[in-house]
Amino acid sequence: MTPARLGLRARASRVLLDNWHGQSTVPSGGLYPHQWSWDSAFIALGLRHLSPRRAQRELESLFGAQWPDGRVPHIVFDAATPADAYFPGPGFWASAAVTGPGFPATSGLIQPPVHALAAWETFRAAPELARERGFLPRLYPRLVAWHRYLTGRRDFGGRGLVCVVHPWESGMDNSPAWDEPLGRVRPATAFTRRDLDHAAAGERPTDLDYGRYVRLARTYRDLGYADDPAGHEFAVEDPLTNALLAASEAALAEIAAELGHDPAPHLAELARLTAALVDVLFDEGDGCFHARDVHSGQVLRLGSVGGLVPLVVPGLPVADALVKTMLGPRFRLGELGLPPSFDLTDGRFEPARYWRGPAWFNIGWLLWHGLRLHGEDELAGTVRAGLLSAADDAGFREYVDPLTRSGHGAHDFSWTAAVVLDLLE
Ligand code: 9YW
Repeated sequence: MTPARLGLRARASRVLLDNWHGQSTVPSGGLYPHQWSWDSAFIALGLRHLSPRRAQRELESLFGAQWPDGRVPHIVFDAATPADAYFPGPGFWASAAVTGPGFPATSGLIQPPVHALAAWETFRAAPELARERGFLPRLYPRLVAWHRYLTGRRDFGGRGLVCVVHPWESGMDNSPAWDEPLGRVRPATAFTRRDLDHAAAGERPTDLDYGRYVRLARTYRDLGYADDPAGHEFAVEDPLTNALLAASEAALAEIAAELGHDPAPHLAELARLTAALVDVLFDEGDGCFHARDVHSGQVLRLGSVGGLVPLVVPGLPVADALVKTMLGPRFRLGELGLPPSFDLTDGRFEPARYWRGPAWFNIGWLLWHGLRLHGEDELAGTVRAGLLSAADDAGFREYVDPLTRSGHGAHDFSWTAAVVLDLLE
């Protein structure tokens, strides 16, 4: 390892050590001062090289907040952090009304199910320690219940695909892909944003977006978090969510085999999800997956990077088409080494505004992983180099402008540091 890389590893480790809160890691000290679901999965992928015990703990603490119905909440609130440090806080979500006592306060939404993949990778980093601690025996039934919640309770379209019912659930809050279905939602008023205390307004979702996020979340809460399609104004079959579920089923097959269980049901589920993804959400015309609005029946034909994430699915039959799209003018991955979150050629592309253009390190990791899975080692190497140099130049920022590489959003962002640590191994 060169001295510069050594410095990068030490700095990435420092970010994760500083953001550790005893049982889990906050995404960022100021902006996101609690535990976030898919952040924890990416954080575990990096932490496993620094402290395998902490990486296991990270996932165990998240699943310790799993609801009785199997859902893994998108935020687990840290009881030691002031309730008004983040909006919407624990009082807004009122999760205890549904979970009953004995559960930590959480949100009632979900995030993309990348956890089984992270759990398997975390196990592989330190199998002896994991066996000693009973890591997989403890997590496996919880991961199965999580997947069962998604496929059993969220298939609103009846096509075998999971729906997200809020842009926050997609992990890509203000992606232009959500503009149309979100535009139908009457915005809530009279709430105070906390995010703007920590980041510039021009880099964040607009007030109008926020009003709509709050309205959707309130409605779900007031319905007791019931998963009735009629109760959700926003319901989309999202390629990223379904692809991560499929990749996680493949990981569950590995976990099941390790524990001496039959992996076949997980492999069957992987095959079923892959077929549904390709049949329903793949667009041969533009070589990309698109989300589908369950209420209007419309395909949301926009170039979100989420439409490339299905490359993480082992055995995906349309991998070549996706790679071609990544290399084309809309994403220019070979040239930039970083994945823009939105189509560079579309007028809605904004290089510094959150999920409307900037490159994110977790998405970069997923594409790197998918490229390696499909034998695209050269492009994977380009992405690895692009992510490492962008983190090095900009610091461990939340996201970067994919064209100029200037850093934006939060500083010392945990999954950025975690991805760097994993890529350096
Ligand atoms: C929210 C924490 C989260 C990420 C999401 C990102 C943003 C806000 O921050 O969401 O309340 O969920 O869009 O992907 O997990 O880093």
